[in-house]
Parts: sequence; C-alpha cells; structure tokens
Amino acid sequence: MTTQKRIVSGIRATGSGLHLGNYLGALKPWVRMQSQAQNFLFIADLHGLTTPEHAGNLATNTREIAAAYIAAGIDPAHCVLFAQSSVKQHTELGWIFSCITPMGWLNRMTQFKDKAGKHKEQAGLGLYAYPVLMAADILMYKATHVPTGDDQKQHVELARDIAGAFNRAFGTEIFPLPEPVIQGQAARVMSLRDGTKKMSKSDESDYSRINLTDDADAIALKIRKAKTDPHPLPATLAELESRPEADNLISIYAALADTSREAVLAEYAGASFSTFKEKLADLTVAQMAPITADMRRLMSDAAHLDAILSRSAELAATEAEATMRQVRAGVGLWSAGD
Ligand code: AQP
Repeated sequence: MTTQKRIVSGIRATGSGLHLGNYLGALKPWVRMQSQAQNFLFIADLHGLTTPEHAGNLATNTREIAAAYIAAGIDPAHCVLFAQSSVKQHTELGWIFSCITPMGWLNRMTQFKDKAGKHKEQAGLGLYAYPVLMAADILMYKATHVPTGDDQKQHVELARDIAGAFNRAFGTEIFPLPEPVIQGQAARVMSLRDGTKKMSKSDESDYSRINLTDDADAIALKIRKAKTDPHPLPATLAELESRPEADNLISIYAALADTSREAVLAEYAGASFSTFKEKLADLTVAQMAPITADMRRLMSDAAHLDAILSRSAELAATEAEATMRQVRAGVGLWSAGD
C-alpha cells in the first residue's frame, strides 16, 4: 500500500445497537470520505468489554455493526472492515503504550469521569485505560485522519500525544500524528429527552435515541415525543443558543438533509414543533428505512458477513504485524536473529 491519506476509526460493539448519533457523527462522514483514502474501519469488540453490562453477545453485535457499516454505504471491497479482537497486535501495542502513558493524561479524560460517575472505585481498569488501547487501534495503521463524533476528540488528541511520546522516547518516527476530523451539523447529536446530554447507546431510556433498527412507527413516535419548548421555531441561530432541544432537532434535520442549520431555519422559522416534527420524522424515516432494511438483509447471511470480516482481518493483520516489527525493534524487545 502506498502512503496517502489513511483513515482509521471504529464503533464500540455493545448490546444495544447503533443510533442516529453514531450514524450522523461517524458512519455518514466515513461514507463520504472513503473514496479519498485508505480506510481501516473496525468494530471495537474489545472496547465492548469495558462495560460488561453492555457487552452482551459480542459476536452477534459485531456482525450487526458490520452490517450497519455496509448498509450505510461503506464499501467492503475498498475498506478494510474488521473486528478489533481478530488482530491480536492491538492488545500488544496497547500494552506497550500503557507503559509510556502517564496516569495524569488518563486522569484528564472526561469520558471516564462521565461513564464511571460516582462509582470510580468500582470501575474496571479497562474502562480507565481504554483510550490507550484506542491509541493503539489508531496508530497501528499509521492513521493520518480519524473521523469521529465530537465526544471522541479528546481521545484522538491523546493518541497524538502518545504517538509523540513514543517517537521521542525511542528516537523513532514510526508514528505520524493523526488529525481528528470532526465534521458536519451533527458531530454531537443530543438525547431526544434532554438536549444537554449526548445521544448514547447506554442511556436507560429508549426514547432518548433513534436506533438504526427502529421501524418507521417507532421513529415517528420518538420524534413526536421528543422534548421541546413551547415556542415556535426561531429565525436565527442566535435564538437557538438557549434552546438545546430545538437546536438538536434542527441540527439532526440539517445533517440528514445535507444542508445548514441556517437553511433549515429559513424554511421553518415561525412553524410549530408539531409541524416541524412531522417533517423531521418523514425525512428520518426516508433515510433510515433503506439502511435498516439492508441491515436486516445482511444480518440474515452471517456467513457472508463473516467472510468479509475474515478477509479484512487478514489484510489488517499484515499491516499490523509490519508496524509491530518496527515497534518491537524500536523498544528493544528480543527477536530471533537480531
Ligand atoms: N451522540 C452522538 N453524536 C455524534 N456522534 C456520536 N458518536 C457516538 N455518539 C454520538 C460517535 O460514534 C462513533 C462510535 O462511538 P462508540 O459507540 O464507539 O462510543 P461512544 O462515543 O461512547 O458512543 P455511545 O453511544 O455513547 O456508546 P456507549 O453508550 O456505549 O458509551 C464515534 O465516532 C463517536 O464519536
């Protein structure tokens, strides 16, 4: 493979499937960018283990997420699409990085604080250390660009810091510093129940998110029930600032319609939420229904998905082993014939 733009990103395999935030914040930008780069897109099943209550059946979840990638428009003939655990080198590099990552860097990670909440002492070491494994996932393939939602920006910046620390510590230039790519109107889709909270797989309320497996009725119902305020839609972005729920629905509309929030406001200024929600539900169903149908079709043929994942795992492992040979030599580990 030649050196050019290299995209690496992933989605955590957990039991509750993917939601509209994953689609708009990650999948849709990946689909848009795929033709301009080499792409390593993985299903982060090892990261799924960091919250055991969500781990569920990781094999099924892995296939479901692979199906979502393909149904959303990722071309498996062009992108390397694999399960993280099938490339053993990720955990090896994760360990090496954990030995050069100061605890102070991890203590700053806001996602650990959010996820561990008040139960920090009971949280697993994996949840605390997962950004280090994520750095290994990214740097293994010498990513130049990492497209993610806004919530993962801090972790990509940590991966940059770890790449720099490794290169300095061992006097190498093995790892390029990857750029986070946070794009679009919906880099942070918020909960439908609380416009100040991120839409998340692990939110207890299913009404907080639109799942990629929801049918048209469920989507329409969730949008109808979405929290809003009593005022009509405003005419300017400035007026949206103190209205997080309105801002969220307008941002979702803009991202689905591939337009700007300003353009949505120009069309709907003064409209009631009931009118706007109906239009938003129609748009969401029109975009999601073909993806959901294609996901179901793909999920019904596990052997086909497994063949794609296996072929990609071999390609990924070849790349990963080439990096690890450099890393092992760089840190001075023994290898026969040195
Ligand atoms: N609400 C969101 N808006 C935009 N992008 C989002 N992403 C996640 N939530 C939103 C992006 O989706 C990709 C995969 O994320 P992930 O599932 O691996 O982990 P996460 O960010 O922790 O997502 P969740 O839904 O909050 O999962 P749980 O509840 O299991 O922790 C990433 O690019 C992420 O930015």
